[in-house]
Amino acid sequence: MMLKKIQLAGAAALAFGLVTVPAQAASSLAINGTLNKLTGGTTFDVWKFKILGTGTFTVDVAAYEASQSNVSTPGYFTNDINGDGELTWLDADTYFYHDTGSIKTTDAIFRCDDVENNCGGVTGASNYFNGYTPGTSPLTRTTHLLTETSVDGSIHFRRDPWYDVAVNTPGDYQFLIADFRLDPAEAVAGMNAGDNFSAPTGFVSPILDHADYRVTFSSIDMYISISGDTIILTPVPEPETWVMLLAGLGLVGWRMNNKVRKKSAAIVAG
Ligand SMILES: [Ca+2]
Ligand SMILES: [Ca+2]
Ligand SMILES: [Ca+2]
Ligand SMILES: [Ca+2]
Repeated sequence: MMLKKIQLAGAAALAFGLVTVPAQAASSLAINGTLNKLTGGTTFDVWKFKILGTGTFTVDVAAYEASQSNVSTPGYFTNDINGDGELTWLDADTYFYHDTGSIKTTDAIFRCDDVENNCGGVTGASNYFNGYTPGTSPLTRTTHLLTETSVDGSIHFRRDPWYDVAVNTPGDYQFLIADFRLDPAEAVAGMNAGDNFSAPTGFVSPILDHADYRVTFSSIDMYISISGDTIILTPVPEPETWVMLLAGLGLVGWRMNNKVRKKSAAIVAG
């Protein structure tokens, strides 16, 4: 149903992490997708998150393919961010929910729409759901700032969200990406009702039947991997844990090696 492409950076780091990667190793994962305009509104995508420990990660969206929302605004230019030969107009809006097997309004945790807009503002307190606050939420987020330089190819001054998430409570979550904006009741209903993609004002013959996005997740203290639609975050062990882990692996590896050698020898001989 959902058209998604996945690009895994850091897979090699994950594979070799047990022997070569220090505790501050970075890991990142980029996902790509397309939302569609249907009769009743626009679609949204859901990516599951399995978070296996506390830590932090960054969510960085690249979607809106012009620098301004009006072609006559100074500094306006377009850029085919995903290089697919077309310009599309997703004003990306993102949400984290608990994952209780479906989407319920009571599962909504927080929202982040843009850089420094509908993303907590200065205090970080707004756009939490279900009574959560930065002091009580299982996941909290801090928006990056308009004064920072995009690192993922985003070109709009504000529309693509970019924020850091602190994992206070590990568990199963859902990441929703939609066009501005997807109220929890709409998420439950499965459609961003009456919604349209918004090309820059004055843009001639815009594509409005679909819009593309890329989201880059990165972390300095957790490994990020993906299985199907489930993104898995695993804490990088602390240095002292590494010593014990490596010592343990060395012992196990030596024992397995002995067994493997015997088995290999048997196979060759047979
Ligand atoms: Ca971005
Ligand atoms: Ca494009
Ligand atoms: Ca947005
Ligand atoms: Ca809506």
